[in-house]
Amino acid sequence: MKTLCIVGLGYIGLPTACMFATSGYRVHGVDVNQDVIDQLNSGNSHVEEPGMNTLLKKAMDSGNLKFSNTPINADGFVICVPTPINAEKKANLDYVISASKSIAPFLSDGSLVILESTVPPGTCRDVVKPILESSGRTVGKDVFLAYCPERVIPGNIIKEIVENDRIVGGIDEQSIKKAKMLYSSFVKGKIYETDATSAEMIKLMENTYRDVNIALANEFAMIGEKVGINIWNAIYLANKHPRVNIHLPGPGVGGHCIPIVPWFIVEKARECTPLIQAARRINDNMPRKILEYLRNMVDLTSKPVITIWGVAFKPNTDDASFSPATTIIHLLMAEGAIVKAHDPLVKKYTVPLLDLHESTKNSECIVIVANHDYYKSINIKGIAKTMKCKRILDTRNSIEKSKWESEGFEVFIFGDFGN
Ligand code: SAJ
Repeated sequence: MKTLCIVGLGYIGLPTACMFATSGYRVHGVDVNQDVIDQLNSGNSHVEEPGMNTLLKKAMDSGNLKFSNTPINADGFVICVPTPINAEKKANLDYVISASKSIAPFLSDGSLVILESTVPPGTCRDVVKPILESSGRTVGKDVFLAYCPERVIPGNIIKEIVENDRIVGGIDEQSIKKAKMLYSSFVKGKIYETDATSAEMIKLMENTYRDVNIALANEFAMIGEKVGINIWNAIYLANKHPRVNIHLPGPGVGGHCIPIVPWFIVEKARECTPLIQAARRINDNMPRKILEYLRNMVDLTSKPVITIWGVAFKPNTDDASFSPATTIIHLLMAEGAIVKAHDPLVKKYTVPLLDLHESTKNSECIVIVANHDYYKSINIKGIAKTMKCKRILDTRNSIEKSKWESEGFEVFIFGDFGN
């Protein structure tokens, strides 16, 4: 196999295309967004990720990587398009379907098609396979199909895409073997084999495990308040048990993956998922819990200025998709508060992002939602001068309490209910 077509050049498709190109494949990257193609052709990555531009340059310099908005004939096709969730909390497979349709005319005997997008179990078998077979070829005989989920964490993609163990799930044995051979060109982690539907389910299980675990941590935080303990210390100490790994509580769960993916399981087996659904509700409700804490700290009906620091969905990322901060901001505004938001990394957001000092002017409380490292080294004295009331609520247990207290701040750490 020599030529590959990567369909969808987002934060998975682009690094994947670059990896294959630097491993000797002739790679044709496809995206429906012409701006993305233009930017990539000029040598600049639209995906903000440490090391991405260097990898893109290496891949383009190899002469093996080209971009355009239509597929070409190739030996292998890798689909990396998004799967958003619709209003009924079901997977919207429109992009997967249109990507599959777009490559069908370009298949030839022996072609391998890989789906990397996160999808409900059965998608390869019930959705992608029939589309590919509309080309007149039989999957498992003339062409091959496998599901190979991505596992990388934004912020560390370039390292994890190479080093993480992977799953390849084929529609049949030959598809598994071909997919494994393809990925072993750059993956240094182990590559485990299974069937396509299991691989689809495994991907969902990984993210759902994390969501349920975080919900448990959030529930522990609520219990910690009732019994008067510092839940951060309690979790730290519980995790000293060799078989315990409790995740961290916080203002809620955001991003494209963890808050969405559990619903892909629910849509396939609603009656079997009371725990998964409860976890979703708990995590989705965390912004309201943060609002309750703020209500006890500030009279929100008196139109106070409240400062939100960190609107990204998690620390040290520029991505604000499904961020808990967005819900907190809307809830605060609905209560009558004047919200001033700051984020050192996020570039585009639903409310204006202010300069750090502008964000705290006349403020009655700072709320740290995404605990970017940036906030660890700010000048607290300078901030204190501009505030109306020196008060801070840290939803992530990220600040040094004594440093802020010594500048006269009243400090609240969510989850720290100890004496
Ligand atoms: N969060 C907590 N407590 C924690 C950990 C995370 O509240 O202990 C919050 C974060 O602040 C964030 C949300 O959860 O709002 C999700 O963050 P994350 O770091 O758990 O996950 P993502 O969305 O950045 O990436 C996940 C990863 N999946 C797993 O760790 C199982 C990544 O490996 C996947 O590739 C990615 O989803 C994906 O694309 O599916």
